[in-house]
Amino acid sequence: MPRTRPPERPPRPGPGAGAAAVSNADIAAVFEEIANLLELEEQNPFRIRAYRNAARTVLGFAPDIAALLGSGQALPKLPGIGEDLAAKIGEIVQTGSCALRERLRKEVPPVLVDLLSIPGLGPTRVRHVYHELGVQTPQQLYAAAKDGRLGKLHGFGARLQEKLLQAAGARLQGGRRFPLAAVAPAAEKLAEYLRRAPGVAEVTVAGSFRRMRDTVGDLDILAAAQASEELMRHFQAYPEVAEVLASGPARASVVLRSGLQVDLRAIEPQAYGAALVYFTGSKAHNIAIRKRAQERGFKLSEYGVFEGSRRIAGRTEDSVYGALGLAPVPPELREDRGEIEVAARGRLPHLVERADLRGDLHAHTRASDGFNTLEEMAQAARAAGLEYLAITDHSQRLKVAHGLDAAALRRQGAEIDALNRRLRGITLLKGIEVDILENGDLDLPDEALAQLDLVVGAVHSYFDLPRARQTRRLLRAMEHRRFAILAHPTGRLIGEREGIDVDMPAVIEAARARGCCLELNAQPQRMDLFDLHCRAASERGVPVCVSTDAHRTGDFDNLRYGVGQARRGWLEKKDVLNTRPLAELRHFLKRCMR
Ligand code: DGT
Ligand code: CA
Ligand code: CA
Repeated sequence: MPRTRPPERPPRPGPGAGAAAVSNADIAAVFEEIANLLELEEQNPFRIRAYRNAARTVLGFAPDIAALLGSGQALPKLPGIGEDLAAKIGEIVQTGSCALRERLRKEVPPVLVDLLSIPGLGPTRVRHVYHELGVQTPQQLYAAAKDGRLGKLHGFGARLQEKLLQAAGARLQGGRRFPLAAVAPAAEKLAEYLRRAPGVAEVTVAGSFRRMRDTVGDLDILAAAQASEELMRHFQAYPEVAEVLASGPARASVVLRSGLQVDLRAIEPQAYGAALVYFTGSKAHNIAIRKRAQERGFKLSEYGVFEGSRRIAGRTEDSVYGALGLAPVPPELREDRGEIEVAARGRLPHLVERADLRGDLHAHTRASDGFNTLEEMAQAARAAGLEYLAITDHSQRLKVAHGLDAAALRRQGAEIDALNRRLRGITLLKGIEVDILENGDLDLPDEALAQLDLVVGAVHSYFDLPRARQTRRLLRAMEHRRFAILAHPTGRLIGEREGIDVDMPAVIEAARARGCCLELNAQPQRMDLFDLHCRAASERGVPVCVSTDAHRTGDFDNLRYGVGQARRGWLEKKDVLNTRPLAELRHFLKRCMR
């Protein structure tokens, strides 16, 4: 991914709330937001650039800054971070925010900040459409794109107009969906905050969040507690709350500053399990189990399983499933895709877990577009509990990402050998994320690929080929004798780009015939392979690897979301390549890279 991509819309830590857990990414997000707000205000470009550079520096800095400052150490001298910015870092670590950001948030019209979140609109363009066309909302943007006014603006043009028409249309239609990983830290902080309210025994974030869907529309939070105004007041006082939509003693809905809606319900403890089942969903799963209840003469609702007027289950989820003659169904499977039948037969799959992963087979370093060194990435992978890490920087064709040519790859190989002699507890594998060219050729000569432990192939161009050509292109790439893993098979970017049009069953069949592996890329905006394709792959005996595509040390955290999606695809430990011990993995790679 190019270095210039702005970081994902990050969770915004609020003053006081969980301030202890401010990560480097949180600090960078504050700086990035300040830069955007300054740019909307047309402030001095040097000042804006200073904040953008600072955001990047902080992201690329391996040690955890909050921990460092917390232990009484001083922040080391970092490039581009002078006294003023260092003081702001201290302020953010202490309070979760900084006075400058809060002031700017008040100064800049919120509508412009909202426009900024439409893919394709940066601060400069937001200012442009605002000043020249009076555009303030996604509707107005859509209208201006539709009737051609947008394309006539200086620096816009027909292609951008088309892209913005789509982006604004998508926003208007489905509302906005948030990548799971982008909301998870904020959701967990809020749940933690609610657990501290008086009278609350238990808090669960249910809904699509709990089912680990790749994106969530809103958060559905349940608290085991008696209905009370006090609890709802505590909820509304959460510093990230931007707007209260509705409020009563048993439930309230708010919108957070990030734009995410959150519903909170207070549930009496005797019905907590039944409410968990109901609000975890999915709707399709709920309908199917309600039908099953009816067939047995019971009534199932969010309050429990009832025989006549007698509640026979409801306190726990297991009791609800048990009353219906079902083994407890893991949330990730609750989509009415056959899970009820297997739960009835007691044959639910033993889903893969994060702790089963022994390695990561896709990661970048500074050599291409990553932010950290080989050694920093290796240490971080080990700290994440991994035993091996494949270094797969980009290949030469990807100029924006400073791709490696054969000579650079050889030099990196020597560095990896030296590190492997020195490092304990982690083994680096030599790899490449090689570009799949338009015709299916790989972007490096065979001799270069032959030096490597594994070759990860990926599409980064020609996303628009017609299905038959796109499919032929992938199959040809996979035929290459050194090819091992197909990275992010569809290439979609959530909220930004549809995936390529490709015959996925044919790709899976080719992977089976060829003995290679498909990647489930756990980058928050990718989450690619999709759950149903994971399942199809495992049914054909094609291994899937859950990889982070890490560009910085913190990215190994994303493995848990990748595992979530793998579980949604019914994958067990045996189906996931990187659960294998290193020796077995090497054996697999040897066989496939003939
Ligand atoms: P989202 O928010 O779009 O990512 O998806 P969910 O699954 O979180 O859906 P949401 O927030 O609309 O509702 C939360 C859960 O409540 C949903 O998973 C199942 C349950 N639910 C909502 N509406 C209905 C309904 O009409 N019938 C039934 N049986 N359950 C429903
Ligand atoms: Ca929801
Ligand atoms: Ca909801």
